[in-house]
Amino acid sequence: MSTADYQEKIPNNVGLADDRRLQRALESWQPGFRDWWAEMGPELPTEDVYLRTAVNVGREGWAHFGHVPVSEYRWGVFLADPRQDRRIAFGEHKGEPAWQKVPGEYRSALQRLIVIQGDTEPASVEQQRRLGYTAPSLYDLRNLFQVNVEEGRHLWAMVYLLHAFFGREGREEAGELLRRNSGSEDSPRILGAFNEETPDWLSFFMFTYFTDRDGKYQLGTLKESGFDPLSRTCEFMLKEEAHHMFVGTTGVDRVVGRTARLMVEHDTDDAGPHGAIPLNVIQKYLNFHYSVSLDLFGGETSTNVANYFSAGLKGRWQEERRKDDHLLIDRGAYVDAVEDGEPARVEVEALTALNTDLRDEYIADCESGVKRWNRILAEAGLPHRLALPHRAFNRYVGAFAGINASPSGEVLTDDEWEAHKGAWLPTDTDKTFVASLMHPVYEPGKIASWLEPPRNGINGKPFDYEYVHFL
Ligand code: BYC
Repeated sequence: MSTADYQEKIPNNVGLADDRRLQRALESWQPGFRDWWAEMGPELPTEDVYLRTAVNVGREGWAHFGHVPVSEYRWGVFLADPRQDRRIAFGEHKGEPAWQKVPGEYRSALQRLIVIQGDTEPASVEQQRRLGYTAPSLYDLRNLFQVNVEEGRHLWAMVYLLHAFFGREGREEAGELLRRNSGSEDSPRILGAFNEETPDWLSFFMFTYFTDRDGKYQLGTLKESGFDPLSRTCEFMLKEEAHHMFVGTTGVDRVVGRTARLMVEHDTDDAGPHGAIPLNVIQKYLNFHYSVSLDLFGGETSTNVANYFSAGLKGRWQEERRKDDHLLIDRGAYVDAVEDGEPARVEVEALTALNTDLRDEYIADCESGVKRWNRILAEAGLPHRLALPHRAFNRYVGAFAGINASPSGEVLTDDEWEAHKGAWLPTDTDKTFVASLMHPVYEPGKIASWLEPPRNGINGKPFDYEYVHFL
């Protein structure tokens, strides 16, 4: 098991000390990262925060917990341990040894995948940078910062690959990752969802549930990559990613739990006047974040994705557990499409259907969150239920981009959509109401009115632990 070297300026388990050129390249990128963090990272000033830092990459005890100033977090480069004699599991190169260097013919495709992945990481930090001002508890504030520093580390992970394997172009792309900004008019982030705002904590919980979950699935496919350094990088990132989704899942649990409690206590459908978020507003936020995240999977059919798979660059979710030939030649698969103006499933070549394959896996996973939130409503004795909207709802990428669909999948004219969308997506009034609840609660053990306290604290600490010290 490899232990991270913390004596180094850049903690790492990739033997940076033995590669002076790479070390110098990364050390020359580091000040730009620090400037970016100071300018675009969390705005709320704090003294220190109870954070976990990766110390090795093994299964158990990989993290150290302690109070550290956020801007002095030790961002480093960690790859999961190599698998001996790892072989490419799919595509034209199936059975060949995994690549330790970038194959020339796939250089630009691999670079593109790494840049897209890398671009999302700092984007999410930018989107969340003001949330500290309205944290509902110290526990939540700590979780926000934990997510932020780890997204920063994920940027480091991709920048390492760009510097180590893609020469001058890679170094230029690493610079661009700090130059583009979420929501910028001139140089926006690459993927749509990463230019949306995360203005309040309900958005943050929905983002970490739905959008970080896209991250889980995309990283899962890159973990299968024949390019071994990418695979090992993503494997370790997935470990950190689990906590981000935990923040989303339990965050929404706690919001739904509080709303349900107040609905029962006050025998009302509208928990708003009692200081919680009305269930219909929670549903609208869910509709928004889910549909925006579905767009992140790209078109239903894609020659890009077919090429990535055939080349052995990007596999399927759980590729090695799939019981087929891992080549997918001359095979068919069903994808979402629009036929005669209506949502339908049509058969296409399996290779071009892989974005849909991944989206389907993702959707099934999202259903489990909805089930769990509905259990909370049922246990409170309420008949209300949350639901995932139809896949065609509010889509701007892929087959459904050309139609308007209601959450139940009914196709609408432009006028009908305009007339109804306020019932399905957060309106300015909804957002203003949610914003009105977002008062900071920084006293240990205290919590805002609109969510339940967590069941457990962090790393065995109680909820009323001082997770964050202020200046
Ligand atoms: N917005 O052939 P298609 C995460 C472009 S999240 C804007 O269907 P493809 C995280 C596409 O680039 C995970 N443009 O696309 C979460 C293409 O452009 P070109 C991030 C879009 O390539 C929370 C064109 O449309 N990682 O980690 O099959 C916090 C045609 O599309 C969008 C990855 O995504 C969009 N939504 O699939 C922090 C993994 N969708 O070639 C982090 C790497 C498509 O015509 N990326 N386009 O110029 C990929 O695997 C693929 O590029 C995509 C798109 C799945 C994104």
